Amino acid sequence: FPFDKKTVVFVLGGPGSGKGTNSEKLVHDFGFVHLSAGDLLRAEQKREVSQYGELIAHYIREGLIVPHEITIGLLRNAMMDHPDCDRFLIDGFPRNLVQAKAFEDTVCRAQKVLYFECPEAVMLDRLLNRGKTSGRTDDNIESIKKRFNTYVNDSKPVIDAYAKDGKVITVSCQGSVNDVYKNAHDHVAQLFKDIGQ
Ligand code: UP5
Ligand code: MG
Repeated sequence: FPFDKKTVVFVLGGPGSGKGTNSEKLVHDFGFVHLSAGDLLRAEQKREVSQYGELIAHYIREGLIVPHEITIGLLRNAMMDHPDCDRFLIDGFPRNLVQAKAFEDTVCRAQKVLYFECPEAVMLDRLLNRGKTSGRTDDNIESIKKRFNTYVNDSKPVIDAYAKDGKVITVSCQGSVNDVYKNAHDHVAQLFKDIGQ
C-alpha cells in the first residue's frame, strides 16, 4: 500500500452540500491536496484521447455512478502526482459500498469521513442557482433529481457504514459559507490534534 502512511479524509454529502467549497478552504488552512472525483471525471471526459469520454458524459448527465475502475484509476494517478504530500481530501468518493471496498483493498483506508449534512431542499436551491453559470451538464432539474436518487440509494449507505465504524465527523450545512467552514475547520484541527500532527 503506497499510501498507508498518508492522512486520507473522504469528503462526503449529497449533491450541492458544500464538499468542494469547504475542501478548497481546508487545502488552504491544512495543506491538503484536494482530489474531487467528479472534477477528475469531468477533466478525463474532456481529454480528446480518452476512451471513456462518452461513457463519463452519459453517467454524469444521468446522475449515475461511473464504473469504479475508471474513478479509482484517476484518483490513484492523481495521488501519485503528489508523492511529497501526506494529507489528501478525497471529495465525492466513494459513492457506493462496492467502490469503498475496492478503494480500501487497492489504494488505502481513510482515517475519517467529513460528512456535510444538508437537507435536500437546500441542496436543490444551491444547485439550481449554480446551474445558471456553472455550465455543468448535471445542474438541471432532471439530472438533479437523478443525482438525489443515487445519493439516497447508493451513497448515503456508505456514510452510514462508516458511521458504524466511528469514522464520521458530521458538519451541519445550515448557515453561511463561513459559518459552515468554521465548523469544518474546527473538526479537522481536532483530528490532527488527535493523531498528533
Ligand atoms: N454553497 C456552498 N456552501 C454554501 C453555503 N453554506 N451557503 C450558501 N451557498 C453555499 O456547493 C454547491 C453550491 O452551493 C455552490 O454554488 C456553492 O457556492 C454553494 P459545492 O461546494 O460545489 O457542493 P458540492 O457538494 O461539491 O456539490 P457537487 O455538485 O460538486 O456534488 P456532487 O456530489 O453532485 O458532484 P460531483 O462532482 O462530486 O459528482 C458529479 C457526478 O460525477 C456524479 O453525479 C456522478 O455521475 C459522477 N461521479 C461518479 O460517477 N463517481 C464518483 O466517484 C464521483 C462522481
Ligand atoms: Mg463538488
